[in-house]
Amino acid sequence: VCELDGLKVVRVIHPKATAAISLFGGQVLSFMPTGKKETIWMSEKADFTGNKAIRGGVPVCWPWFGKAAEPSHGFARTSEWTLNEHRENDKGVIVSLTLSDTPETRSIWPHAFHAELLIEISDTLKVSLISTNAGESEMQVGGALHTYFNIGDIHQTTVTELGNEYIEVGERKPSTGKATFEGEVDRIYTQAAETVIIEDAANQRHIAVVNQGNNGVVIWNPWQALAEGMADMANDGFLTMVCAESAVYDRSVTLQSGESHTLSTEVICK
Ligand code: TA6
Repeated sequence: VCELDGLKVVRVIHPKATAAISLFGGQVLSFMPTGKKETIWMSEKADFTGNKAIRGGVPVCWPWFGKAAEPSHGFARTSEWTLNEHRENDKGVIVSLTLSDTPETRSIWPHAFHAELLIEISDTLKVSLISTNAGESEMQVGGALHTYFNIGDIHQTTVTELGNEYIEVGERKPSTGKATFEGEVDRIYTQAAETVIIEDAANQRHIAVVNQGNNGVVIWNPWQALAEGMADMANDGFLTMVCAESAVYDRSVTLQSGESHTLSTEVICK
């Protein structure tokens, strides 16, 4: 564990890959398989003070996705997670972070919970978010692993295997299963395959993203005007990023006392 502008960061250095994980937000900041380019995008203007969510990496949006309630995308991405354990197996390194309810979280969301993030680093990156109802009453959870991918050029990027429908500004629309980018894209694909593919043509690579426990895949690029309006993104930052998110977009997971749900995403660079 080291410090980055006051944030505690777990650095993983392994023959198969290097990675960095911030305890603030439980957020993967970097994942670089050995001999390959950085996979995860981080804004050059990201705020590392711990006062706001970090723009880039793998933000953990939980216990809800989006603006359904305050704070937007839930409180997990601005909470301090605990380093529970780290261990090595024959594949690579596993880092476990945990987060439990406090008087502050209960004032925002009245539930006793236990959340665990398992971050598995080998030649792939797998992030699993295990939510457990630690209280007596039923709880409804959603969320997203809001991964920002580092790509060479958004104009030459295509995301495929997205299925035949997406929701945009609350409206359901038919889809070809393929997303290209010529302006802002902010869509929830409701029928995506378990594995979606990011074709990063400018870097001559494919990134496979394997999602489980989700009911949608969110594809987001803010494009120029929105990027210009964000204090923590450079005006041209949108050119080299795309978000592909494993999401439960509507808080549709119901957990009774003691029950758990796992939302995961695995990143495989080809
Ligand atoms: O996942 C897409 C999205 O919900 C967009 O609507 C956009 O607002 C983005 O997330 C980032 O949200 P943030 O709260 O981090 O600015």
